[in-house]
Amino acid sequence: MTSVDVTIGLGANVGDAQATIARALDALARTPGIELAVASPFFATPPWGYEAQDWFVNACAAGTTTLSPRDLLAACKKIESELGRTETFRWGPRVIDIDILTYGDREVGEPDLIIPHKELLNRAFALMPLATIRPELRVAGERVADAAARFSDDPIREIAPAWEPGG
Ligand code: PH2
Ligand code: MG
Ligand code: MG
Repeated sequence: MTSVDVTIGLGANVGDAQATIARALDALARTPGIELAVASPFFATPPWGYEAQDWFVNACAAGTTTLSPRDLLAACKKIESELGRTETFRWGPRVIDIDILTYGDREVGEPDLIIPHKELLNRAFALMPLATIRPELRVAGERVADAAARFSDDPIREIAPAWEPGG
């Protein structure tokens, strides 16, 4: 089976966000067909899109998968629901959000699954963590490190060291 490089973004701002993201990373790492290689530090990030809510904690992970994009999405959704995610509203508060950012060079454009993540190049909360682990990755032709550098004035700050596999 071919294994494909993937990057995944995680965010949370309800409950113990940092602990929930760590549990989500544990669950991803335990999922058959997903191999996590590295995760970014945890970042505190101002809420984007709907401002009257708590700051988020965001992190990213990179690894490989033998799952199809669709099956990887299903695995992410399953972990979200196991960790207690319930529907809120667009850009609203959430216990955990697990998004596929990139899947090799594949482009997917389906109503419920767009890869690379549609807004990745415009979201400091995803780019800054991603740039710590995959600075040379190109998204729509642009290096992640270059894209992240456009947000150097953003008030995002690192708050905790990276999750580690088995740690
Ligand atoms: N996720 C959103 C909307 N806004 N803001 C931050 N800081 N971090 C997020 O992960 C986030 C957001 C929708 O998925
Ligand atoms: Mg999201
Ligand atoms: Mg999502």
